[in-house]
Amino acid sequence: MNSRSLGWIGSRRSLSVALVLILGTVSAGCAKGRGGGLGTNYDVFAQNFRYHGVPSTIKSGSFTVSFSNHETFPITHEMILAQLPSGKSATDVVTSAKVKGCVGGGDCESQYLHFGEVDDVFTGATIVGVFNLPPGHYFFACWQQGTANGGDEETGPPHASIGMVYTFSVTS
Ligand SMILES: [Cu+2]
Repeated sequence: MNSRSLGWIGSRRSLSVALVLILGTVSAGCAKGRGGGLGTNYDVFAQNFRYHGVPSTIKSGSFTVSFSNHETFPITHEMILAQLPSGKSATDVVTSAKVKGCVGGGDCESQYLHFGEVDDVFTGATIVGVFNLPPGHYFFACWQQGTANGGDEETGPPHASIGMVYTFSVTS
């Protein structure tokens, strides 16, 4: 790894802040919700191992998600976006995360077709993700494994296995 990429990692936080500022400017300059740019922004938050604020239907094209972690204890959440396989439901995704040995990034997560993510959002933080989806059925899930009592981030249950899965549709 060269110094340039290390520098980029070091500036991730300021990059996020800069992106938020840009988004603010874009939404102020755009017609409400539709049209050009990055599309509609959805303010989503995680609380009690659930997503709040994601609509059940989103129009195809670009949109942004400002994802905040509102837990009252220190923990990392994420929003991994994947296609919901045909005929499957949120319950099936939850069940698939209960398989013994399921870890974030492992077989239980990578079996799905991914469309982006908002990763590593610690308690109190907000990170913005930009997505662009064709019509279809999708879900957000969190495979992080920290626990409410500060438990191990590598041996706790994937949050998807305790219900941190949200399905939605994208329409044309
Ligand atoms: Cu989580």
